[in-house]
Amino acid sequence: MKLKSAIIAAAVASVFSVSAQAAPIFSDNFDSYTADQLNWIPPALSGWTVSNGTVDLIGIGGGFDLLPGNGSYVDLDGSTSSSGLFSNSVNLVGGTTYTLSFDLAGNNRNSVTETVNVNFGSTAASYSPLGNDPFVNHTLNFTPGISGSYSLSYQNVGGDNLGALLDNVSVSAVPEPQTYAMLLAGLGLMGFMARRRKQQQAA
Ligand SMILES: [Ca+2]
Ligand SMILES: [Ca+2]
Ligand SMILES: [Ca+2]
Repeated sequence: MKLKSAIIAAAVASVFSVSAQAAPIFSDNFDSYTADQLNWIPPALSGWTVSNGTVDLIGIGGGFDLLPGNGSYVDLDGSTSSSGLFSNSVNLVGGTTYTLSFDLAGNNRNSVTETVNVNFGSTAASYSPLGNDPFVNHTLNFTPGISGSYSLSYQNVGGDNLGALLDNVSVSAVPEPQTYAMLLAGLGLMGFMARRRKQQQAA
């Protein structure tokens, strides 16, 4: 009986951990690109575009590894005194809620607080990392009304070549409440059947 309880508890735990980590439909930690590219032009396959200014790809192996241990990452204010709009797009299903997750750090070069405007579909938010802030994870949710391609973008405000740092961008679907309900119902049924089997054995 103890073993069964343990198995059910493990099943519950695994169901919840799996749900919490729904596989991302998009993710980029920027580590696959050659580091240290000022005024970075992302490869077409990456889907990233930079418009109305520039961003830098910095990090490991380069002269600007401001936060070592994070591989490559993006300085959202490039080297042309004009911070670019850094954007990508993802295909989303209407009526499903998605979470955009990303790590943002201060410019880590002076004490100036940066402001970064982030858009995910029609959801917008601003972040203001302090000069020496390390990478901090943020999330933003968006539920498209209809299926289609939606953009996610980052715009550092100002252009002094020292921008907020961006890493680990991902988009995942948020499991729907019905999914949880069905999983819980399934687990309840498993417990019921286990009890029944035990009673039948005892009889
Ligand atoms: Ca990285
Ligand atoms: Ca820069
Ligand atoms: Ca700045």
